[in-house]
Amino acid sequence: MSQARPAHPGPRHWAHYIGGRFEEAGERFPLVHPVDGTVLGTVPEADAGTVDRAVRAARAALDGPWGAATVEERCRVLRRVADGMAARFEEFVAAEVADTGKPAALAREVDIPRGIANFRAYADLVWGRPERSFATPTPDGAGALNYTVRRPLGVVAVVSPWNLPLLLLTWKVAPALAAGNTVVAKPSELTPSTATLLAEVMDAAGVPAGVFNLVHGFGENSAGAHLTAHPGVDAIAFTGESRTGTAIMHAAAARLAPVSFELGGKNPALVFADADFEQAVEGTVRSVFTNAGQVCLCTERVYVERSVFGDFVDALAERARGLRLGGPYDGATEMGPLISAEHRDKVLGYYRMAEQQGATVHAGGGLPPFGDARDRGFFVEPTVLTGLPEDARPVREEIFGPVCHIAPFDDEAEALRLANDSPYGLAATVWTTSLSRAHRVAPRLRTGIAWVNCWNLRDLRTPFGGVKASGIGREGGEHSLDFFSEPLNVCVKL
Ligand code: NAD
Ligand code: 6OD
Repeated sequence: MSQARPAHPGPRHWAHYIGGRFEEAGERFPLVHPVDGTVLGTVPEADAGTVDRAVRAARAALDGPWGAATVEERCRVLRRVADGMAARFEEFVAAEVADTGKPAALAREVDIPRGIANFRAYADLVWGRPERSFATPTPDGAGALNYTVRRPLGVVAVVSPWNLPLLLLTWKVAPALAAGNTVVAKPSELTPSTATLLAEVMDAAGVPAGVFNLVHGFGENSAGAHLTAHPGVDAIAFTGESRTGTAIMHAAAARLAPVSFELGGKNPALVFADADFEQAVEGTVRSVFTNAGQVCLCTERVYVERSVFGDFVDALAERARGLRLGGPYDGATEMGPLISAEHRDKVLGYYRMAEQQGATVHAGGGLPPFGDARDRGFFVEPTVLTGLPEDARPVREEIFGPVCHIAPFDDEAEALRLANDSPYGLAATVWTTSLSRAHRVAPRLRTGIAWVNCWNLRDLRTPFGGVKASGIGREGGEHSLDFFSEPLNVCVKL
């Protein structure tokens, strides 16, 4: 608690939150503002001992009032947390913007409202959840009653990424708490601020000590690895890169802990000639460039029916070239920087690789030629490519930047073959005005989510997740509550 207020509009200090107390144990690492590269402050890194104390605090809380709380009591707590976040809405916006550099309008419209909605939604969902029972015949004619109660798993580790920091953290923390678990959360080292504010809100909302714990730090050989390998963690909910999922699964395998994984994507969009052209172009602008392409659901592969291919490429490239890049509080900004210098270099590496492999660059392809203060930020140009073979690395691998490759197709079968030929399978988008085609194509997509004439239209009750390298399990509505609890069947002989 010793650190003076940093040059950051978010929390007064970055601290772990363990057993209801804020503490700053560990070496400190710098937090960098992606808009201009300035250091906003320093964050403590939890070592194995600190993580251990957090897990023990979470375990102890299961034996306290939280373990005995009724569903109604848990729902009241979740709603108080949502109210507390709403009361500090602008602080959450400022903190998210400082860490990510994303447009403030995006944080106001999506990240923070969704973070709050996650708590309200799971309070509603767990409250209205039906349990099944069966009247079972027995040889003596008296019968038996079978009923199922769902019990929490215990201590849940939540490990989350930097792209939608509060949204994705709360998407797991809220259902985990709703189901009666206790949580140790580890946000991305790049975006610790809204998680810290959330701990402050939890504290003020009277969440019992140890029910929600927060540790900061990196992944490999740091807080993330200590947490996911900890024998006291009963289940792991993780969102992030597919290869990190592999590492975490190895750690979980040793003790057979269940995992819920939301991983990477290389999402296709299929644009048929019968689509509403303007709607398809505008929808694809959103699906490729929102959050500078740093959403797991963003489109990176676009397949367009050959008769409209040229027009579509031209239209998308023109829109990409016109996107206004800038700081979060400039009302004209349509796209912000990437999260870090390292990520910018990775994305630029794919731009260069695409050119070397013979891609035609219709828009962007490099660093924006600003010549002003924005040069200090981690911006890259919105980029539209064509002409690469389907096995080229920029077409197969997740780039996670504001870029797409567009290729033509001749018929529905080819469109589906191209869309499904990927190691990933998170989300796909279909643009068509044919109702029959929409219903023919969507169920044949090898993804967890298929949008028709829309993108990222969310209903929190629906299953969310991916197939293949994009994830294991589903989140959303009852799917999250199923993961975060286990059924106990009670059989009563009458
Ligand atoms: P990342 O995998 O590098 O990191 C995610 C989190 O895991 C961070 O908190 C990090 O510190 C931690 N971590 C890293 N290595 C670890 C290890 N060995 N053990 C334990 N924890 C570890 O991912 P990122 O770069 O933060 O996020 C971008 C990635 O996340 C992209 O691949 C994107 O597609 C994916 N993502 C997927 C979804 C989805 O819902 N499917 C949503 C958002 C992001
Ligand atoms: O909207 C959601 O619930 C969700 N999980 C979004 C994930 C976005 C990935 O970056």
